[in-house]
Amino acid sequence: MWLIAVTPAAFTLLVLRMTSTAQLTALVTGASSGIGRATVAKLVSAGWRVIAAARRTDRLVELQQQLGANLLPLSLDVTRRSDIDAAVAGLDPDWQTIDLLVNNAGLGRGLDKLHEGNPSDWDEMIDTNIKGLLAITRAIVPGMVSRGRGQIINIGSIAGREVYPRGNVYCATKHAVDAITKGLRIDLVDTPIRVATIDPGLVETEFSTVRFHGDSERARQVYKGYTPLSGDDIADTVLWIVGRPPHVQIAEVLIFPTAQAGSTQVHKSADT
Ligand code: NDP
Ligand code: 8X3
Repeated sequence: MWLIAVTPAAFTLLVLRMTSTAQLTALVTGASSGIGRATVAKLVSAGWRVIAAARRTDRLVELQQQLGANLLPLSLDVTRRSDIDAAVAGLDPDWQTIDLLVNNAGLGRGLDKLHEGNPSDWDEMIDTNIKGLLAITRAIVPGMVSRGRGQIINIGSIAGREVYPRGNVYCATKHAVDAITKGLRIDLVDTPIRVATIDPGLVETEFSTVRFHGDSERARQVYKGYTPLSGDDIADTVLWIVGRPPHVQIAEVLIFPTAQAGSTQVHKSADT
């Protein structure tokens, strides 16, 4: 009798391979840091070929040196719509058949009352989190539709379900992501393509440093006093979603650290 040991990551790939003979390729935006970077690493170690997109290409090249030729760095600013179309068209045809799109690039800028906020922060959030996600989706999903297979995972947020003090515009962008995810799922319901959102609570990444314009001490305080989620926790969720059988569409995953119960309910203790 033969006994074969299969790791969860290899099993995921096996399930996907059983549903398709094509080589599996993912595109992950915001791959230079945090959730995106962790997702790229987990997908590559599960056997995927991954196009890792972000503006800080030096970080992507470094990641490629660690992970090997199954990672293709792609210099991409999601706010530049014409660059997106050119970048996708410029991919080697072998890399153009994208099976998984992880719309992760995004940011919060500032934490101010609306009437005291900085309109250029608003522009950056709206251009990246909403218009950038739309532009990438518009560029990639038609190929999935014509091939009759694919999975889109949008990284939303608890901020797309609840509005918290001073979160105004960031929360509005994540509420928009929620609506876009639901709308896309409706638009693709007559295809085999699956659409999911992962809505995390507090994940320790560079998010807060970016939000506070580089104030890393203020950012550190956000994750102090409890154990936050990590990029790996969200990457594991991505792998779990893509590993479901083709008739199972995970629509939404809301994921918190154990010490969090909502946007404004975080249990902090002095000794963590
Ligand atoms: P990080 O700041 O660590 O990573 C953000 C990533 O987005 C970076 O790789 C950055 O790359 C990329 N990015 C930002 N702007 C652009 C742009 N214009 N074009 C291309 N890439 C861009 O934060 P997270 O990993 O935490 O954030 C990832 C996603 O998760 C975001 O959508 C965020 O809103 C969401 N999220 C985060 C939570 C958290 O607590 N951290 C909780 C819930 C959701 P580069 O600068 O190199 O271009
Ligand atoms: C990022 C998490 O709660 O800081 O989406 O908005 S939060």
